[in-house]
Amino acid sequence: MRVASVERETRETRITGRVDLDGTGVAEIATGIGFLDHMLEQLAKHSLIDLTLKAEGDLHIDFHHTTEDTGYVVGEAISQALGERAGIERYGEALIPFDETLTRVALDASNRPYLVWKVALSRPKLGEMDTELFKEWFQAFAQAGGMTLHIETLYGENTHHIVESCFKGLARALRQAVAIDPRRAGAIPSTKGVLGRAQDSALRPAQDSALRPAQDSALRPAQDSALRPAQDSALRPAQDSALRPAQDSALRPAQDSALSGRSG
Ligand SMILES: [Mn+2]
Repeated sequence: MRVASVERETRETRITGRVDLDGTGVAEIATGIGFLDHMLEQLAKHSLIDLTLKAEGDLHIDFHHTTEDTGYVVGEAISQALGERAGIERYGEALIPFDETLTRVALDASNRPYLVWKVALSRPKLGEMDTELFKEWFQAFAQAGGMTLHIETLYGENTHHIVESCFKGLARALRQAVAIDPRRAGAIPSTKGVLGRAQDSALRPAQDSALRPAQDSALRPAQDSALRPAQDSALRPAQDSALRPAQDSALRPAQDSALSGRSG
């Protein structure tokens, strides 16, 4: 079963999420931000990934923390559910029209987090939500999910259409990328022989801290110490220690604030 549950708790947000990669697109979302709920429901619907997400965030400040942190949790849950990423298609792409808007998404579930975001949002607000937060969501998702993600809106006018086409494009690309390719017969789709978090176990922590891997914060897989698998062991991903996210404390980078990458 390719399922995973994640809890994330900080002073800013408390979030629980669960994914089933082989679902039917059932969503149960409550973030406290209506528009974000709408987007995450689209993500589930069009990826066919079942997604449960409950967030309690500091919305009295603004929507930044909750938006970004839900990206971390969804990405982390998908990454955990993918385990070693054996047998998957790995790549996915989508071209999504939404009335006057056309958005292109290309994704590599490579465990190489990277976001290219070429999306111009002319209106600063969508309902109560600052539109600049959508990039933050996708950045967090790419980082925690271990995804190289390129999103470009080729043209479009309506901000709602543009944002929604990005989430739908991610959904369709994810659906392809996480699908099991029967011709691979369970092989890991990389000439390196590793893709998932198992890659981390191949890294030996050098004694000299200057030699530690993953100095580049943009390349770190979800090291966020606030993320942890949910307590229910039945919901955990494969128990194989090689699949666990960076349990080795020696591999962890500096805690928390540096990881959130927030400016405010
Ligand atoms: Mn809509």
